[in-house]
Amino acid sequence: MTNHKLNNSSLKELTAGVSVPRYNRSNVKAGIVHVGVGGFHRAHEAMYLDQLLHDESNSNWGICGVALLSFDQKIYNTLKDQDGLYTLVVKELDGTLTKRVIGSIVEYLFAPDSPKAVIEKMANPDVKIITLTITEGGYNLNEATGEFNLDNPQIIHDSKNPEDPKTIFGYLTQALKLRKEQNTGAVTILSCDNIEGNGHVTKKMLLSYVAFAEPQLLAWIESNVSFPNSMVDRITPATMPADIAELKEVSGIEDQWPVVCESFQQWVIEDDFIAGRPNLEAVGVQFVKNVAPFEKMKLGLLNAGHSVVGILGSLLGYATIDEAVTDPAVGTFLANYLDVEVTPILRDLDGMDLTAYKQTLINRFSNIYIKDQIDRICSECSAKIPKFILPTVQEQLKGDQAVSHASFVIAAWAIYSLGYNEKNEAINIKDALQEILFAQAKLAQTNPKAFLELEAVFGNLSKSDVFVDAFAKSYKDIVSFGVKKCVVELNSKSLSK
Ligand code: CS2
Repeated sequence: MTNHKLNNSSLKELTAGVSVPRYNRSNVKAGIVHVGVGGFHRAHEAMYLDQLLHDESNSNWGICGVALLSFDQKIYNTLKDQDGLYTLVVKELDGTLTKRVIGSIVEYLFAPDSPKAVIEKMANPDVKIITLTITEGGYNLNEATGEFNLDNPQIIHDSKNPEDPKTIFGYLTQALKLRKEQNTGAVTILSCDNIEGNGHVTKKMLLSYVAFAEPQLLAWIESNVSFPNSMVDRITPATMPADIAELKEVSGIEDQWPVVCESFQQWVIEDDFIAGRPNLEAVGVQFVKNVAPFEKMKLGLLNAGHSVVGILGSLLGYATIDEAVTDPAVGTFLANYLDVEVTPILRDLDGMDLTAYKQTLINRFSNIYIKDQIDRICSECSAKIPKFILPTVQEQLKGDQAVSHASFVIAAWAIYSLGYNEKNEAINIKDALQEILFAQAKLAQTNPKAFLELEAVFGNLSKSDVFVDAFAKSYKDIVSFGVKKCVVELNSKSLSK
């Protein structure tokens, strides 16, 4: 088989077994600017739009991808080399692979090279929507106060250097200012990150920055920008060198950065697009008036479930989510956590079969072909736990309901933060707060509560005696008996209830 470097000119050479864009990409205009062109965006939004672009009447809805951080240089170089093309490899539960070249990213910009180009693009009259996957930690939210963190040195930098911003807030503010000055019209800012009320949070954070840096712009934003909430879902592990090699071997495609994901996909969006939107219903996106119950369900069950399996699995020495969740002790713990501590807080999901949703979720986690990395799941826990697990904990505590599984997982996280698993192997921790977590975890060795006193993560949780007691007991139990024994014990208690 001849190998082909993936780009516009090799597209027609790609042989059977791979579908390719069948629309004229040179006619596609970027109506969307997307910030954060990671694996998830490329498995999700870009895939939906690629499907939509096959109807040529949608050619105004291509994507301009923006790489915001210097860390993103590699994805920018790859997209540039490959004319924005990449292969999406979808792995079914039975291991069948579907390979599809995605063509919806028609332009790409690297912000550190040219902040001006990014600001101008965001202000371009053809652009009607700016979408974001900037990670749960990218919103500059102080968990202790629920407010925008004005002490962040990068935020201060942006306010002093408006033409050379470093953060998304600096970019959006300058772009909106330009839209106002040049009268290029209203725009929608759509967050696609896993945060409850992601649209509300984006609006609140952006307006806080604007009030600080460009207060005269506030009124214009209020009447010209909408911030729909959305729920996004598709498990997309990090691409491994073996994925790249396999694609080349099986299909002859030399793609420097393909994306591998599961077949499940879901996108539920609040229909609030002030400057119009593509007809995404045609490709299965659900538009609803109130997305909150869906977000709460997905974050509380799936994302929290991931963290639960990830943290316990990591201490037990597993490398992937499927390995950990198919350990019966961990699988049962997860199922009990979801049933007993999360399901009771989920409401207003008429027509949604939660039992089936949870079963599907466990099947998705167990997919041996996906091999989602525990390192990926546990990365940036300090930003994820407050969004995935703690809102449920707070609600359960308010109603005097069970928190034993959640407190156990947080205790396991305290031990995880010391940097070693139960086989005494070093854990590859990736977290913006890693050093502080380590310091608190050290203190917790003599006084477990100290871990919960990290307000930037836990807010006022250390004021709850019920939670602190449950946490301290779990902590001591894990230290004395190990995760596995404690989990088995907790599982048997749940059984006898
Ligand atoms: C994961 C998510 O990062 C995480 O911790 O839970 O990336 C998850 O795989 C996606 O939200 C699935 O939609």
